[in-house]
Amino acid sequence: MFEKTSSTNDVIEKLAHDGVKEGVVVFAEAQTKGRGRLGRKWISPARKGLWFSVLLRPDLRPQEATQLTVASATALARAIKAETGLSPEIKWPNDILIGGKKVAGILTEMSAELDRVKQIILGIGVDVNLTAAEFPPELRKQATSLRIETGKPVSRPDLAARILSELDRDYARICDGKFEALADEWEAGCATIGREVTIQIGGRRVRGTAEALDEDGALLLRTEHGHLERISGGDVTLEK
Ligand code: BT5
Repeated sequence: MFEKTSSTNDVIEKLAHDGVKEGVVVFAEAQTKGRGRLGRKWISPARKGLWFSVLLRPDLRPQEATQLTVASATALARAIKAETGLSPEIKWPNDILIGGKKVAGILTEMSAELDRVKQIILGIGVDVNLTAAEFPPELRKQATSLRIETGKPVSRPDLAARILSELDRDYARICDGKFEALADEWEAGCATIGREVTIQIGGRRVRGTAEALDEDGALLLRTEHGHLERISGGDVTLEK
């Protein structure tokens, strides 16, 4: 537990380098360099959210690593629902939304050999008790917090404990090869499946209908040209 650090993912990376066992969790009250995917910034004001990372060393192939993002998203959505009564939706691959606004994000950083994952650092950020004024103006339309949505403060320790126990459960399901059951639950809570989407993958943009998850956790997209395309990462915009 840190009062302030650059990014909890960086702290875990150092610990991993020193050989600590999987399952170690690092929380920070504030991050000065919280990050999202592709080096984007993740705002992490002091004592307002849960900003934490977990070290995992699953026995998976690199292409199966998306399973962990999917597992974390289902675990997060279940925990938020149980603690607040809200109904979060999952946006593939790594967002949790309430009423269409982002309330949590997941950053999965992997190091791997050719055919085996060496380690995965799972970074999770949940906007718990931020008020609207505590989000920068440019995020106010697209982000929200559990406090804004429920109208009252939410206990961070209770939510943290619940998230960790749900994560533990879903991680065990993956390690036991039961990803399929998880994928079904994920699809049921997912705002992306069945929707018209545009996905930005680096410089490329594809449009189509999100049909399903495949066995690795990748998204199967029926493109506007009728092909089924397998997408393993990118930024999804939900149309309509
Ligand atoms: C994510 O990236 O959603 C992954 C966020 C992971 C954060 C955790 S906190 C603990 C651990 N340590 C870290 O340094 N990171 C992890 P992405 O999908 O790229 O979304 C990033 C975008 O979300 C930004 O470009 C902003 O538009 C928006 N954003 C930034 N801060 C936000 C916040 N607190 N709440 C909601 N949206 C935010």
